[in-house]
Amino acid sequence: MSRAARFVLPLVVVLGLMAWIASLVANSVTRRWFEKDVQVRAHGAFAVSRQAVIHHWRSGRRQAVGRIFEGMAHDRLFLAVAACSRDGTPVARSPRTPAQLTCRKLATMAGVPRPADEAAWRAWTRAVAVHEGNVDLTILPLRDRGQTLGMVAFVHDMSFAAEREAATESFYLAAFAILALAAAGFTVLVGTLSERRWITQVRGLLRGDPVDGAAGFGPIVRDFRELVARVQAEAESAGGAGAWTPERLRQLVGRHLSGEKIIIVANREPYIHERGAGGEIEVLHPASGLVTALEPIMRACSGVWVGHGSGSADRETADSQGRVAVPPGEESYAIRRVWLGPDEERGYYEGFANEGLWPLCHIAHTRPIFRGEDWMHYQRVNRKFAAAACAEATSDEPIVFVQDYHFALVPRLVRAREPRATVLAFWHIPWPNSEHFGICPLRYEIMEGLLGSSILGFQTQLHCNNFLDAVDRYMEARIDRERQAVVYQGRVTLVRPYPISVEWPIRWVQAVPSVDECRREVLGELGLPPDAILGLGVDRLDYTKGIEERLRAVERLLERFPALRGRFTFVQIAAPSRTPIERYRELRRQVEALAASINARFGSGSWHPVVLRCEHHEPPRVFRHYRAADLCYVSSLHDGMNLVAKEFVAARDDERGVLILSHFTGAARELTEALVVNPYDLEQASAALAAAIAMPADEQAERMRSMRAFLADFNVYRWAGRILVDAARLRQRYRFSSSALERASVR
Ligand code: GDG
Repeated sequence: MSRAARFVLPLVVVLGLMAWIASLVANSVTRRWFEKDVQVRAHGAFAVSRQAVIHHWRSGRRQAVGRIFEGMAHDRLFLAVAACSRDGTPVARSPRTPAQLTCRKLATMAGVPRPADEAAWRAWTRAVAVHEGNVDLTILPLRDRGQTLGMVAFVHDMSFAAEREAATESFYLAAFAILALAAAGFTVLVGTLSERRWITQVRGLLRGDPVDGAAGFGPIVRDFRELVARVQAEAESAGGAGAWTPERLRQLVGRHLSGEKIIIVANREPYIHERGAGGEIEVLHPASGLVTALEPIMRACSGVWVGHGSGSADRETADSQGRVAVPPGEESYAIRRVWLGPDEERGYYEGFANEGLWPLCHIAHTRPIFRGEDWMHYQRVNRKFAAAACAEATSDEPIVFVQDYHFALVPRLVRAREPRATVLAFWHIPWPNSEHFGICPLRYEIMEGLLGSSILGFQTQLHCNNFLDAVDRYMEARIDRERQAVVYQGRVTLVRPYPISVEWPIRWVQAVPSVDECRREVLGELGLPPDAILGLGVDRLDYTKGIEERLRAVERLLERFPALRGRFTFVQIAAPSRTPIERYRELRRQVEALAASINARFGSGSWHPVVLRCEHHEPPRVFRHYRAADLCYVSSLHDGMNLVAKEFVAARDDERGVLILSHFTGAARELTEALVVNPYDLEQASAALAAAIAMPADEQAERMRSMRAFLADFNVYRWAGRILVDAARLRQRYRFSSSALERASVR
């Protein structure tokens, strides 16, 4: 045996053995991660659809529950979803549910109580995970209003984990084989080269020059890079574990959307230039949930934000095309301002959008008003924005992301101008049930406009269902329940829930002082002692937010618990919104009168139980209040999501503070550790306020920790990532089908 072989063989054997052991260890660790991952996914899917499932379950609509499960089972990680009632009868199951998975078997696996054992059912609150070969199960109790209706089981096909384990194994073996060969080759070479002009040869090697007829390190490095890239791509397309960050989102756009810039169309612009009283120009951050969510996405991905130029100094700060680079001082994307005349603003924004569609979509007891003239302006402004968005396109396959009810017609208008565009639309507010939506005289045009998009997103599954029901009822279109899509005039629009969220961590939290300092400052400003109890509400001054119900709950609290008088103060930050509309001016008068009457009734000396601040606050001030408060009450009468609730949780890195949350927000489906109340029920709401005040610190911490973990995972980067991955898949499908068609037509 040659000298080289005597050295190389043992080295390869030892390193091979090490590779095998390392891959075993790595596989067992990653298997545990995957198991955890699918459980988190099951919890997420369950949280999003829970309310809709309970609703259908209680009204005996098993098929509707089955349809929801069918939708969930499209997720690659769920083989099937099934539900059983407490007495062991099946309620619904998605198509691929294994036949042998009977309710009795599920109950045995989960070790759940017997049907009649009420106390034991009540005590069952945690999910049970079961592992059976390549199939895992997550079995969750389905609870509603303190009662357990039954259980929902997610069946996970873990064969993907086995595939990835096999990939990891080959990765390790390949890496160690390369290492073994490299080490052996290197040693042998050193021996040889030491007798020659080795420095020259090493340089050549690194360049990839052949040595003695063999290739250098160049090809090995190239192979290694390719291997790493392949493993990374596999992880990404499978949804990928790990935190969603701006960087990850940026990489996703680069990799899956060829770095195409994103064109957002939204009424409100993220930075408003206003001329102050002293003549100086100020930059304002508007009070808008849409801006809160989307601005971090633009900072991460860059692109253009097409929005209404509404500030008094907006024109002079923009170029001739209305463009301005933002954020000020760290410019990473552009705003393209669209200018509107007073009539357009009145008809499109105040009229059709905010006196028509806004009350139409919210159950808040304000009548929608639809005027013919407003509709004319709405169409005209939608055309203006669609044209501005298309003017920003730099390829014939732009990605246009249309926001909210202001622009229901834009998707179709963009599609007409740019047939190959990927048009995404997101409806930030609720979509009402089809009977209610039917009162809109322009219902057909609104839905037809939205069906110009490739993907139409809503905050919850319930809103998707309502939209599909409305299409079913009022349009000549086919609903593809299996794909959750509408096929209209030969084009497909996917209709999916994407619950929106906040950035994580929120930049404003890092920009404000410690919790103690914020508390000292805010209490100081209010003239309150350090042991005062502080409640907080933060909203745009809007009738959907339930501000009157909130103040009435405070009033009821002080009636029921006199000991809190003089100790509890409720601060309501209410940013003026849509002030030209009479209903909003009336609301302000009503809220001010109510606050004054509560203060007159219970106030004494310098203590006022309600401090009402009807003015715009810049975000750092809003966040100081979040950090200073003992509790935050979000009492919306109807709300797509509500980001104030999420911001409050994100602001509390001290894990203190209690969130009281209206049942009628999208957020209540996700932040289940909040005290969830019906804001109309003043007994319940005031009891929740009292419970929040009395809640021990460790319970506060436990609830906060759990909600914070959820938000860290389900942040706005994940929201955008999910939509963009779906968009990338559609683009790829479109490309494949159109190139196949081209080939067919050439033949
Ligand atoms: C729509 C949907 C959905 C409040 N006061 C001030 C201020 N705010 C900020 C809050 C928060 C935002 O405004 C409000 O967000 P919401 O989510 O509660 O509400 P909408 O504006 O109605 O948003 C809603 C959202 O879209 C996203 O999809 O959640 O359901 O209705 O960020 O902090 N901000 C500033 N000054 C204030 O005085 N700067």
